[in-house]
Amino acid sequence: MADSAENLVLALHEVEAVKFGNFKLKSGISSPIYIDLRVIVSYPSLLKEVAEAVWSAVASVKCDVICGVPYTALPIATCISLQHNVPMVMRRKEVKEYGTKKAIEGAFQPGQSCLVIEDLVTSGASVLETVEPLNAVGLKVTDVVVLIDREQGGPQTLQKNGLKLHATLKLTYIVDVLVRHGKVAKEVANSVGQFLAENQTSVKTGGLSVTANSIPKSLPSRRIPYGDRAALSQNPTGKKLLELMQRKQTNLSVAADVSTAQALLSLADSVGPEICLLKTHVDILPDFTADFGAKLRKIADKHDFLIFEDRKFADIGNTVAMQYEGGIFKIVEWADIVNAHVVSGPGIVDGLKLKGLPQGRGLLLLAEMSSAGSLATGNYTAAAAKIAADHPDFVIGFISTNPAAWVGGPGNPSLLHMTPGVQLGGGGDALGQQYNSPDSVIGERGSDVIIVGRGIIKAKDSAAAAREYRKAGWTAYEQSLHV
Ligand code: 5BU
Repeated sequence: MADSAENLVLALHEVEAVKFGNFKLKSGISSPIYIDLRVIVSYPSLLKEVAEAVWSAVASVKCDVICGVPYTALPIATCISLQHNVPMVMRRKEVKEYGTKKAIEGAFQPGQSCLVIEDLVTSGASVLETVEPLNAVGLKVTDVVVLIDREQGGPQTLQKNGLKLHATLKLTYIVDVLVRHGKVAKEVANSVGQFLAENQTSVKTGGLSVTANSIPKSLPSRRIPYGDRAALSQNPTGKKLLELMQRKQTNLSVAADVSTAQALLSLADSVGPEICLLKTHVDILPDFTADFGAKLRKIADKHDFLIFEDRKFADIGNTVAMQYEGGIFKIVEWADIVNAHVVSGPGIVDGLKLKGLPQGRGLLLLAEMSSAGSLATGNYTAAAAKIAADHPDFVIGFISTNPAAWVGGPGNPSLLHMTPGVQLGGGGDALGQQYNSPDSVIGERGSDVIIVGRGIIKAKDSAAAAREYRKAGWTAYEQSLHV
């Protein structure tokens, strides 16, 4: 067995599935090692060897069906299925045909056990993204097998979510073998060791994790604690917000739609202790001055919240880049988060990213809207989800109203869902706004952040109302951890 594991490592190195050098990862970090297992499909005997090794790593695990995490693990799972006559299900990664196609394809019974197969685990985010829709259709997942564990915190994050990770090969073992065989210099091995020590993804939160198998169908299939999700985010603002929510125990955002900048700053100071995020519309402020951003940031720092300018960019990439950075508002200088429609296509994200990413800012995409008759539904919502998935370094989530109803549910746990149209009493206004309660938004609709405007700012005592909404939002979140 040891020999065959060594041979496998050498074969993977031979086809350059494992490479050493200086590689810039998607997250911007430089890594001395790069693993890309997609190439193994070009070497049928190696693919078979990989599949056999992966299957042996879970010899003691019983399962009814297997599911490869798309895409790289799909051929590995197929190979195992053929060799060992074990049926497979497939997770549909594209959400193109949103609303009409199933997230999980294949024949299975709810209650059956499913083994998840992955090629490479770093943080565990992709695995969680696949486990979620499997659980949502009633398949039980307790075990995950991976060809290579990068040893950067994946097993710990998965364990917190009730999943046991079985690693066929660990990264430090691979490096050891290659050093012993003279394929890699000792210094390179040392730099890989240092890289691993400095790039751990898991965090301690003390938050509760649950296996989704016991969750009733009408609820989102799984709630991963905000703090655990922070480790999965590839954007500094997304990470910061999730950490802040966990630390401060609030998922409340106040929509500060008051009529002057002066009133906004004073509202920010009074609701600040209760919120994770203050949402602004600066273009409604007649007394906006160049120092507004700096003043608001000071209050945000004092009370530990982030700032979201609800600008709803909608133009082509080149124009939104100018709108984001320029004019009198200079939004990029003071807003941690902005949002954009996707009606103009993915170029809008590239344009905003150009200005926002160097400052560590984050972007929300408008996937759904709260107003009656909104056209942001079906394929449009699915297109927003796809664009978000293509830009994990900058897009931190969505404005959405019912992510629990999306194919596969709220999806990638590193992305946040924020929902406007929230009031304790429900109802709506005369201009098309529709309200849901915090309980429904967080507990049933699977969102993460409640955005409350008039429910708080029109209350006699805004600070007291904010406390009430904060409590309602957080209680709904805590309950959804326990279901
Ligand atoms: P309300 O007073 O709680 O209705 O305020 C809701 C806020 O959220 C307001 O600032 C809107 O501009 C914003 N909003 C919304 O209501 N619905 C949406 O779909 C989006 C933003 Br996007």
